[in-house]
Amino acid sequence: MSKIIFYHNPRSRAAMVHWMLEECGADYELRPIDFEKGDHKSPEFLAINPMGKIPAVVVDGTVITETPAIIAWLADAYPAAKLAPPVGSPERGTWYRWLFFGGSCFEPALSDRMFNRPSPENAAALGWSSFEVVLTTLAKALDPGPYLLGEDFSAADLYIGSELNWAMMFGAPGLKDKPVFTAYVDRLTARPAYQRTLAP
Ligand SMILES: N[C@@H](CCC(=O)N[C@@H](CS)C(=O)NCC(=O)O)C(=O)O
Repeated sequence: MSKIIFYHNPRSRAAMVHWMLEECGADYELRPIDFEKGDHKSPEFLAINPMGKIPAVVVDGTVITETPAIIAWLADAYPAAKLAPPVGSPERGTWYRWLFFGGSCFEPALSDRMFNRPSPENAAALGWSSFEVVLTTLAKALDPGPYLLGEDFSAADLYIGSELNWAMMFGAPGLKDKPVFTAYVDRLTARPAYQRTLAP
């Protein structure tokens, strides 16, 4: 595999991929995306991701976008980092569960809450229920913890923990007063690989 090309801005979801690249010890080339200059809407970048969004990585000419997809791919590409349970194991199912939960439940429910979107008349028809139910579900998943898979940190924690941390920074309700979430985020952000991503 040649060097992974990574399109990045630290004030974006790409921060999760940066952390994952560091956890994996991956060989990557960071290409900064300046939102103010509109790098993400340039013809060159739109040829990579027509969504005009980051993160995106290019591996031997193949484009991968969508944060959990990149994270899952990296976990498999760097098995020595031990960030994913074996394919076919029940734990692998749990791991997928939380990787998919971020984009399909956590993010839309958080957006409903933060952008004051009206409560759906029929929450049963929506895939993500409410932010309150999402948080209750995650709190249960982290009991007893310390990680989503129990004793072992995995890429699912990196993703869900980052989303929780991000929601806390945005001031989403129901997080900062809950030790289950604050202790979890503190535990994750103390990891050396995460700390390396903060270095100037
Ligand atoms: N579904 C994508 C979302 C990516 C996304 O929305 N990225 C934002 C930054 S956090 C972005 O690039 N926004 C720029 C824009 O849409 O103009 C993922 O999970 O990676």
